[in-house]
Amino acid sequence: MIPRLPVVVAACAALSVFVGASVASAVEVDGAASATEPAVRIGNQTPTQVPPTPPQPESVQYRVTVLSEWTQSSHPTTLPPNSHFSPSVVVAHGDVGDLFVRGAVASDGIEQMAETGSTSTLVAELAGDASVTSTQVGSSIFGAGENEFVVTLTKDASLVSAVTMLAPSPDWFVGVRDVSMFVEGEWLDVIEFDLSNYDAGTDSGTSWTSPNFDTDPAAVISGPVDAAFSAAVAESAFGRIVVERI
Ligand SMILES: [Ca+2]
Ligand SMILES: [Ca+2]
Repeated sequence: MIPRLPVVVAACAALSVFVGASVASAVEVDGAASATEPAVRIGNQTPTQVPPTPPQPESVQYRVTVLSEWTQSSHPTTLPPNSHFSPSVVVAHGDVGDLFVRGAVASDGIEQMAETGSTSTLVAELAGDASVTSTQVGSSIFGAGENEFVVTLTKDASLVSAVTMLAPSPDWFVGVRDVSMFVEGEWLDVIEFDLSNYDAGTDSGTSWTSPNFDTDPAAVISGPVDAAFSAAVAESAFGRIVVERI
């Protein structure tokens, strides 16, 4: 490129000379230019526009992996007996908050999931939500392990949310909410997050193995409020989620 620089300068100088002259005259001076190239391009050689994004497919498949890393080595001082992830619920959807909203009261389905690990009420709720395109349920994970799902996302339903109960616990769960895989007109290749920590606000037990103690009226879904949960959060993340285009 450097050896060409004087030519470009000459062309620019020529342009000022030939302002108002015919295109053919300008092209004669700039011998490198095509006879069909508009004269205006000579004074603006550097492209300033990013190439347009290629057309994006309407729908894309992703592999969603929920990984538990909740073990004696990750949580040596806080691990409760028989600790496990309850069956994960993974949702593809179009509206923010379809699965749950931090700061709002939990649905019956989220309460059931967070307190008992049962997913049937939650699955029924999601089946009645027009902006949810897919609901999948995994299996319990004891110790380190993972659940894998395949979801099809569309431009109108490009969000992924997931939850799983930390069991045993009063109403503590982990998950992600409203992760968009279609950002600024392009499908993302992969995202990975630590699972976030939530208290469903529906049981007032304070330790991992507290007996049932319904919160009535329910509080809103929040981050950890009990010291036992916070202490475990401080030790390490409970797990991760990876969403990868396939
Ligand atoms: Ca609670
Ligand atoms: Ca309750």
